[in-house]
Amino acid sequence: MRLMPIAALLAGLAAPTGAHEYTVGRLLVVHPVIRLASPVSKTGAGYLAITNRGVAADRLLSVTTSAANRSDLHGTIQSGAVMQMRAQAGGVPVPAGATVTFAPGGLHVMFIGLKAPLPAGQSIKARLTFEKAGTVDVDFQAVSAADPTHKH
Ligand SMILES: [Cu+2]
Repeated sequence: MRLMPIAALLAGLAAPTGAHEYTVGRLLVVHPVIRLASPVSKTGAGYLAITNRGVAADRLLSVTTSAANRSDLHGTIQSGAVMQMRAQAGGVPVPAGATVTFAPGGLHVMFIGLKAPLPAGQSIKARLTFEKAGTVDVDFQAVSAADPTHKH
């Protein structure tokens, strides 16, 4: 086995940039936000985009945070006239060369039991765990659900 130079190892670690992006392995995590009905809401929906720049498929296994009692990966399915949220059994696949977007009406991170008020502009820390790329710590920035300019 060939030893990797230190620089290459460090390049694989989480590196926040000015654009609120994070990299882990060949994955790019873009602009995580948490949408709340009000700053004192106990639940919020997390949205972000994940781009896989590698040649192998990966999978988001979990999002964990100490800022809420639970944080589950949810999908949304149409059931008749009703949209229903469902737990994403087995996580969220991130195919090679693809971008997976969490957005209103679709995939989201359900933060349940937020422990402190979260005014727009503040953020909570959370850890994303991927099957192959490993873990990356990100900030989910709070945005108001009433803010029509922030559709993400
Ligand atoms: Cu949900």
